[in-house]
Amino acid sequence: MQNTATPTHCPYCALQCGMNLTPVPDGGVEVTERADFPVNRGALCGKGRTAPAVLSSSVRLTSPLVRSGGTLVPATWDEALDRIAEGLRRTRAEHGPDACGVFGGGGLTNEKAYTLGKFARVVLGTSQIDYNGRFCMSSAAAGGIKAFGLDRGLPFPLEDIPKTGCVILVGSNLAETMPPSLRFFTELKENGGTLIVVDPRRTRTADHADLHLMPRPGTDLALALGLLHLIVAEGRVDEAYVAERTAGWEEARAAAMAHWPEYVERITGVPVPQLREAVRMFCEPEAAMVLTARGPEQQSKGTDTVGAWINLCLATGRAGRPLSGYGCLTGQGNGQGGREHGQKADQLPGYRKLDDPAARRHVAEVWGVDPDALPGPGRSAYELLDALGQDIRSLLLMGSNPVVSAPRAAHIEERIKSLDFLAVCDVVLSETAALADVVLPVTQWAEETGTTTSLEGRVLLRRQAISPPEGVRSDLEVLHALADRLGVEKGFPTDPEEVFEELRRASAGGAADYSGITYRRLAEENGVFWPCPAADADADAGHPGTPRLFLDRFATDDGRARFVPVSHRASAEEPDDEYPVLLTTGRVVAQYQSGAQTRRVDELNAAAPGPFVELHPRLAARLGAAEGDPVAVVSRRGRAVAPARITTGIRPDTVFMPFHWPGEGRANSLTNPALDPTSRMPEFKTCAVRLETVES
Ligand SMILES: Nc1nc2c(c(=O)[nH]1)N[C@H]1C(S)=C(S)[C@@H](COP(=O)(O)OP(=O)(O)OC[C@H]3O[C@@H](n4cnc5c(=O)[nH]c(N)nc54)[C@H](O)[C@@H]3O)O[C@H]1N2
Ligand SMILES: Nc1nc2c(c(=O)[nH]1)N[C@H]1C(S)=C(S)[C@@H](COP(=O)(O)OP(=O)(O)OC[C@H]3O[C@@H](n4cnc5c(=O)[nH]c(N)nc54)[C@H](O)[C@@H]3O)O[C@H]1N2
Ligand code: SF4
Ligand SMILES: [Mo]
Repeated sequence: MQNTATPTHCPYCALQCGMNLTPVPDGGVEVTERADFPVNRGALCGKGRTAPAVLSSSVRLTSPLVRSGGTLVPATWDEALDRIAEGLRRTRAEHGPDACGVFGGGGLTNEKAYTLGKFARVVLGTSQIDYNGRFCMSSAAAGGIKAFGLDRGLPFPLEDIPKTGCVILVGSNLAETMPPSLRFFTELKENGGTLIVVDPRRTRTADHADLHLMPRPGTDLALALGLLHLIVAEGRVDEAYVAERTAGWEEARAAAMAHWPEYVERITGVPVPQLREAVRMFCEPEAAMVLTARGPEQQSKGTDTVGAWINLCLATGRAGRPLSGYGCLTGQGNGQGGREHGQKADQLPGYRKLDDPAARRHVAEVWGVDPDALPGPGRSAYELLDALGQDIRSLLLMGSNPVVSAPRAAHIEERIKSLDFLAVCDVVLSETAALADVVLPVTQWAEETGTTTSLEGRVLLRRQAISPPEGVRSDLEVLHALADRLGVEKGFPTDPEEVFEELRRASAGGAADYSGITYRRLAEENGVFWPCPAADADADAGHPGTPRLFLDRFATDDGRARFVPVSHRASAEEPDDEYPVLLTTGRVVAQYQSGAQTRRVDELNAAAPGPFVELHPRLAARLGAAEGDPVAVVSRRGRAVAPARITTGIRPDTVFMPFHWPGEGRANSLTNPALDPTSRMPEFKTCAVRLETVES
């Protein structure tokens, strides 16, 4: 590879910070500043800065592994690929194609996600594919589609944030989860705008807020309804906008009017004066935004909750107008693109629906197959994992570590162990890979080229900067080799640009239209926002891409946004005498997700060595626990033990655990897989627990 710096993007979160990679003499690579990417302007968090450590052969897989006599032993690529093909073929012969499952990830590039979806439908003929994005932003996606007819996380670039008047940030701890993005919010304040943070914890993000609302976990829906009630009562509805650009206001208004501020205070614990202050701050400026992240979304009513926050924007004319709107802060590196190109159970590339005959015809033609041969929609992620060892007998997993990250993880771990056959492609031996029959070591980020789509809807080119180590192959090479072994010789190219060219055609005319985007444009333009249809043959220049959506019309049939009539409802599991405390879960700055990658980086482990239970001094005193004492957290699903971290920055009725670790401190041993009826999102953000002291 070249010795000069290669401009590329971080392997981790959806901010997709720009960075330069420069090869160093020992064969590794060094991260250097890339100031020309406008999102982070050179700034990186510790994870991005230390990402090259995970390229080192000392922490990663460099040989395929196959299970032999109960243990994983090194094998040749041919041996390992043959074993996988044989496992899948046998399952299909004995139990039918739907007994083969596929599980993907929102960290996979667009090319990989697209190819994985095609592999499932065309090679395996299975409907049983879904991915970890279901656990991530699926409620926001469902809410956005209902209201706007389209789901793109942010309908505007981040650079609009400093220019608006007020931002309500609901359940996002971006100071820890996307640190360089904090700049947009500090600039907002410097410009005279205000920031409202809604979080049951006083996070590093909440420290920057002009107003911090601390609702009881799981009550954001009631909170948003209470704010809408006050907006109506105080005469702050933008009637002209509502009449011109929306539909369904009367029902939504009636639902909100049933949520009196005092009633909402009782549900949420947020005092009425704070509700009034939030309404004043949100309504007074010319423009304002609501941004949600996992706090309100990872609930069994996440879709309705997002709908309620969107209603607030619609009632006040703060959507589809400059510097105003609702947005979701998508999480994973390709969390946006990963949900557009067909690894989701109900979906075909270009954000098309698998049950739409026209979509099936279009994609089948690109794929050179009969539309009737494409399977129908399959199960959602949790339901798929819960069916392992039952209807689903074999699983191919790429880009996720559900043993740590799935809700009710001990149960899911048992389901995974009960499979007839498990194949995992990963860069490291994750806790899930350790259970596999075959593990394939794959190339990552700096060693391969591909595209990702950031939380802004900006399609980006991640470039190869160094050669992969001996013994590893790319996910695309794996899918090509497996397709070949399963009798499909064509249609699974290993060159990412060739895959992207096909993805362009498959997405053409769909909601997420990439047909006007090329690798060359991505390299020259620092990314292109979708939709970007191919320009007419006689047009001079290509389509410029679409940084801002909905300014003229929403993506619904009549161009109007839809209010959703929603009402408060309880969480799937509320505290009772036996389990009197609420558990919520989330992240810390120095670890990423299941920790499979970041737990292999010394500097990050030094900063965040292990799990903890964050609790209020009053709760700690009642329990008799001091700082650092081991505390057992027990739910109806299981038990986890971790040291107490005592802080006044959390509600006294709530404990918080990060979910990055396996073993005794695994937060997901506790979480409740109650699913949202529309998005099928599990309730990661609230369940009932009791606390016990443990002999240390
Ligand atoms: N360091 C780090 N950064 C990451 C990741 C990581 O694992 N580590 N993962 C990436 C991914 S995939 C994602 S999805 C994003 C997630 O980014 P965030 O959504 O910012 O992360 P979380 O910590 O899951 O949740 C955010 C906040 O929600 C609050 N919360 C809990 N329950 C509730 C509730 O009921 N209501 C409200 N309003 N708030 C609540 C928590 O206290 C927490 O502070 O981060 C991305 N960036
Ligand atoms: N309790 C609780 N649980 C949660 C959440 C929460 O807030 N609370 N958040 C949920 C959310 S938002 C998310 S996104 C999920 C994430 O949870 P996971 O799906 O487990 O995410 P990762 O840990 O990122 O797993 C990615 C795996 O793929 C590997 N990998 C990385 N790049 C590649 C690649 O290019 N190819 C292949 N084949 N493998 C690769 C990594 O090494 C890692 O093992 O967790 C969910 N779980
Ligand atoms: S904020 Fe996200 S994209 Fe940026 S360096 Fe950190 S992990 Fe990477
Ligand atoms: Mo996520």
